Amino acid sequence: MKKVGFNFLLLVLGFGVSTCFAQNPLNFGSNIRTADPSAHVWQDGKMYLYTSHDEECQEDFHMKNWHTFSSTDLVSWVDHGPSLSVDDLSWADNYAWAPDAAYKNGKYYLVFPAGSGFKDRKNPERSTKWMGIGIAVSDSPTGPFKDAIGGPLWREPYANDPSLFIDDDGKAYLYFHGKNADYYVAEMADDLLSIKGEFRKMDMGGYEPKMEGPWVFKRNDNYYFTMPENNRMLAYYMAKSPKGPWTYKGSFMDEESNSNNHHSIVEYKGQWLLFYHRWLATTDTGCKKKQRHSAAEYLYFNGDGTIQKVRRTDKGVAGFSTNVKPLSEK
Ligand code: FUB
Repeated sequence: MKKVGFNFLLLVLGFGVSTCFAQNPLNFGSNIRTADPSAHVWQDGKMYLYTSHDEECQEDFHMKNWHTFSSTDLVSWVDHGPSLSVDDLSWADNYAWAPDAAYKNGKYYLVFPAGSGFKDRKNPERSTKWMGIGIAVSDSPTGPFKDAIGGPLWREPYANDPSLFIDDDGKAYLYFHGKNADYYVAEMADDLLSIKGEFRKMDMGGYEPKMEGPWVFKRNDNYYFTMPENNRMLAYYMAKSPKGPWTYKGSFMDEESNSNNHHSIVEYKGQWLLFYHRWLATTDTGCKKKQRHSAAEYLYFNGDGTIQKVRRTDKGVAGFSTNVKPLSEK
């Protein structure tokens, strides 16, 4: 009896310890399934995550809305609800895929891919799927966002996974993956509602793995173009200009169980962070397959600016507010 009681105590303690220290996946306070987290820190000093939203046990990425979450300690998150839905769009009814956000001219912008039609995986010639990039605007970082141009930026060619980067000089760049799954860049107009001139395929320095999820950031005088290489492992390039030419630097997070990944990188209170999604068993539902959940890890640089390899952990950024002091206290 005593032994049973002791084992029970150990179990309870173990559970307590693991819930105190495990912060991956991020706890959004419900069983919402999120993917493609795009992280930004705005003037109010909070961390905001703009994510796509998987339906429970989703099939083939039919997705309907985008959510915004905020936090100051990266442990407790507020779900601000759907900040935009394909139901709010006149030009798309599906594929609410990876969003990004920007702040400019006193307004918050949500840039997002959306589309219509169906992908026929068995008979691709019968596919009618189409996707384009939209822009929505709000006075608040949490939305609701309103479609700002009433249509996609363009209809042809196909464009997906937009990412906005605003440089120190205020110029804004839109990155996306498009025709032939190549990466493109366009400079945005000052109001972020159209592109200036043409978009162009980027010079990737001779090595061009394909697919989704570009994320650009700047650290010191280096620009980083990061992406899930062939949709799987996270890899990066560096350059001295936001349009490249880019030099490939290799992987900074390995692939996990042959599944897609999508990420963002941001500095918060002097600490660099990687947000990404994981495919995990979801034992709290009847869904028998792995589903996507947003997660976070600390990210570190070497002296020459290259990125250190990041491991997926259960602990994630637990203890962020005690481990990481605001810059003003350093
Ligand atoms: O979430 C839908 C799609 O899956 C994203 O747009 C891709 O980057 C991949 O994560």
